Amino acid sequence: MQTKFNEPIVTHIYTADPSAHVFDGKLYIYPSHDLDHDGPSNDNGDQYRMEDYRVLSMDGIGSEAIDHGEALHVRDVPWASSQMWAPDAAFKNGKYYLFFPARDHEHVFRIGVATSSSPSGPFRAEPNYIPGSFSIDPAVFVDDDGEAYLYFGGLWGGQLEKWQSGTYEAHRTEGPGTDQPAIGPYTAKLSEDMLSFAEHPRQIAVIDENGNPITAGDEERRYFEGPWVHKYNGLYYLSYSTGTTHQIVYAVSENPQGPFVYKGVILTPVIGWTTHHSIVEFDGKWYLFYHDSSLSEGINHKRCVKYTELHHNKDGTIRTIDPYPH
Ligand code: FUB
Repeated sequence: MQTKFNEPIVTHIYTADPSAHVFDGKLYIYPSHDLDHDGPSNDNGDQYRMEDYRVLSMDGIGSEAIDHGEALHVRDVPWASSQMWAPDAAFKNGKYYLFFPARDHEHVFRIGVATSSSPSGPFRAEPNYIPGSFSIDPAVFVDDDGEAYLYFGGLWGGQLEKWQSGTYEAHRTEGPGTDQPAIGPYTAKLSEDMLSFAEHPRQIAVIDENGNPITAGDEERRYFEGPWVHKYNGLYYLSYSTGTTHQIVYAVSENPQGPFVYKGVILTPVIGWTTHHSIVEFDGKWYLFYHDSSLSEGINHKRCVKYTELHHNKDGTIRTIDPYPH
């Protein structure tokens, strides 16, 4: 089946949280693989019970999306117990790295790495999670100078509120007050071998045009989950989901670790509660990969990956995308 903009790229499985990259001249998409179950849902995200990853690839824009089969299963990850959520991938040192979050045996979300000689896997997991890692939604950005950065973190089921003191507090659910700076995503440089942090993870500041932090009560703009970084015309673009207001928004910086200045909306709300995306350049044009729940007619945990073209304006801003153009 040929793929079309704003249509599911595969329909034989439910997929979500697409991280798209160009490897060997092809598009590779690293999505979550949503399970087809009818269990209950809650704000903790227990309905997102994913157990494995499948890698998809497309020879070009409009080409069929090929499912390369199981790339990694939770049973083969010694430190993990459940919930293989949004992954990302990178290429460095002649190897492919899959970064993925899962709950450890104490039910705390951690971030692990698995490696492969092929972009489509299968991937072999490291025995332990990245020391010092926590929360969900890892995204890797490898800069032009070869320096690799990990970005991660999510509120609510993603457990970021529980790490506010610097150590894990299992019963803590409250975030900062509405007029306090919002919790940001975290970033850390990765070690040369990509298997550990080269520095202590630190929170990224997202600020408004006057230099004031975006506050926790500013739900139209504050960070919720799903970070992604791309570089355009020498500037770093951090984009993310606002969760409760269901938008993908972005902020810009001259530094890959921020602070980032809030700029605007990339994607208006999709069908389903979650929204999660990636941005990739392919053959000189830019594309947004995203998901919605249209394939299951609105069931939040049965999602489908889609894509469309993304445009940077002359002034560096990004044109807002309507996922349901007429
Ligand atoms: O797919 C599970 C979670 O839902 C992801 O980690 C979040 O970004 C949201 O899409």
